[in-house]
Amino acid sequence: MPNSMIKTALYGLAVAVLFSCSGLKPESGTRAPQQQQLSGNIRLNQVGFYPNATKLAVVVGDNSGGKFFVKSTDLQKTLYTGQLTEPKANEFSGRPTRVADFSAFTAAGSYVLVVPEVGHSYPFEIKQNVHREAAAAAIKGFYFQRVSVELPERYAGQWARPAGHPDKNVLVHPSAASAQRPAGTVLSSPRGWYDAGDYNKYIVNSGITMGTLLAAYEDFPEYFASLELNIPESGNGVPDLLDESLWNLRWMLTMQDPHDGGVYHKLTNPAFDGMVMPDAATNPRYVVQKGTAAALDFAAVMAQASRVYRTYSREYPGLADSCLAAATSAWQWARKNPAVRYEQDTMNKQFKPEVTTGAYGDRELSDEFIWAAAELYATTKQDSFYTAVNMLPDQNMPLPSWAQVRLLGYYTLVRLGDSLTPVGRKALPEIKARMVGMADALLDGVDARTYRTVMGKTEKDYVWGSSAVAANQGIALLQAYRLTNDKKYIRGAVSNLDYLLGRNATGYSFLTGFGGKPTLHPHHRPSIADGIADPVPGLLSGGTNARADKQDNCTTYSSTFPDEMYTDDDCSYASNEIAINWNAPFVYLAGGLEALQAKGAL
Ligand code: 9MR
Ligand code: 9MR
Ligand code: CA
Repeated sequence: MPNSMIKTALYGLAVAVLFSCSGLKPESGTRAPQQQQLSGNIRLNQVGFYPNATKLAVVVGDNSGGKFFVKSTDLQKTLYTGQLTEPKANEFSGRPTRVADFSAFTAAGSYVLVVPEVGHSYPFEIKQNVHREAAAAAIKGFYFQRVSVELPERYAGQWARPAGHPDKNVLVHPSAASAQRPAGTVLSSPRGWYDAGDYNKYIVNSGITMGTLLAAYEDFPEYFASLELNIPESGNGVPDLLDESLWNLRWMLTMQDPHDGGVYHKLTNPAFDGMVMPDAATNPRYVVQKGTAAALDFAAVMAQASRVYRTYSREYPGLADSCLAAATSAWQWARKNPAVRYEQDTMNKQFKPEVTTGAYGDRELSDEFIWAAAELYATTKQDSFYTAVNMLPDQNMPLPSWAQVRLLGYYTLVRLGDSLTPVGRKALPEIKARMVGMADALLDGVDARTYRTVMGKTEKDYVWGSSAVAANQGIALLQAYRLTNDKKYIRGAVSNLDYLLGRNATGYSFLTGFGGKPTLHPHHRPSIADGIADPVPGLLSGGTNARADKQDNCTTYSSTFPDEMYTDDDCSYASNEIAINWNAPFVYLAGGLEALQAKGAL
């Protein structure tokens, strides 16, 4: 069993022990009996806090306020006493909230927060490296998404399963037919990661996912090199994060048509599979239509991978050169075909079988051009890539998402900094200023919010996959820290990790396997079909989505306030699916914070 799982199992045990102790042993004296009860109304990071970090809990609902206590998990010892703030109405629901600030308490250990009249919180820890297991588990989450391979017990524990989707006989869909590869041609396109709760593989979404994971490695190489994940490649001299990413990179390479450099948009079943295990999902699979977004995201990833894996040329001979060649020909295809959008409905009118799986259709392609140009330029130092696009088309600094990848290019240019040519160095001061300005805008007004997280300042943050909004905001803040060394940006990033692990208006920790109240029922086919009570660990739920009830018609939402529209029910693909492009920024945020605290930045 990998460490992270043992840890998760032990953690579950600790919670169980705490429940039974607190039920059986009422404290003597004057304290209200409610103190003995677990309360979901005390919202905090259920994993824990770094000793020097800001430590906040939000107490929701009516109560008379006053003092709060940090106690030992058996409730016997009081280690810190603080004062709750006056109540304030939540910005969306109007619910009364008070904040408990125990930042001044720094002693390592396991604790609960106790609020008289309300109860006690889930247990949490204060210590160095408090998010190490979560960061490692989130990378291991990708291992659990591996396509075309058995997951043996030795690596997968109780979530062991047979191989699914060999993808050795994939058909060319009529939308993707070419002279050399007419419709029905059989291709081999194995490996990769399942995108999400479904079993399809999408180049666009793999693009931002890989870009984010490789960026995490490039920004914090020593830290990620130190993370052992217990995957089959562990111990081979290559950091596990890069070994895991290679599983998907090798699949991506097969998605390029060697005859013209074009890249298929996705490899998919015509329709979503039922809720079955991977090996039971045996419907035919197709590669579907080449597209500009796919070619550019592919080019960006391959250019970046060429840079990153060159260090490991001994372990992976030829890989860096293959990646760069693939990147260049995809880029050339995109330059010749700059506006081939993926429009699934239009395509379905023209070609059969109809394809109804995830579309990842993107209308705006200038950001994909920017990202690909930036990566190709950063890797080759050839000015022609840089000058082929308008790097600063407008003042916008859009938060990264699968459809919007401009900032991935900026992050790379800034990271490579001094090693760039004069052409690329020229705009760096402007790009840096914008990145810091963006981070300042994210921090603006946070302390006046009821949950005091960067995430959720406006309803717009609560989109499908909002957990990735929180994580990507965290990345933007860490980028600003790297530019300025100003700790306020780290504090902002921590506030969003706290959000993801419990300090939010739903009271859930959105990372499976972590916290006293984690997501238990994600829309994730293996977790639904495997007959095992616990979901596959280390997967990030998409989380709160202001429009979820209208998008998946699930009937178990208990609230429709924008910051509370979440249901831990596997019917809810609009609020409770998991996806690789949500896990990746979690890996960056949790891993990046771990790396920075290890260096004493916190
Ligand atoms: O399982 C599918 C999930 O991965 C997608 O994100 C979601 C939206 O495209 O669709 C899910 O599939 C559902 C389909 O759209 C409608 N019929 C029920 C399917 C399973 O719940
Ligand atoms: O993350 C995607 C989200 O931005 C879209 O609004 C949604 C509906 O198109 O699709 C999400 O992506 C899903 C993809 O289409 C299929 N695999 C599961 C993805 C996560 O739900
Ligand atoms: Ca775009």
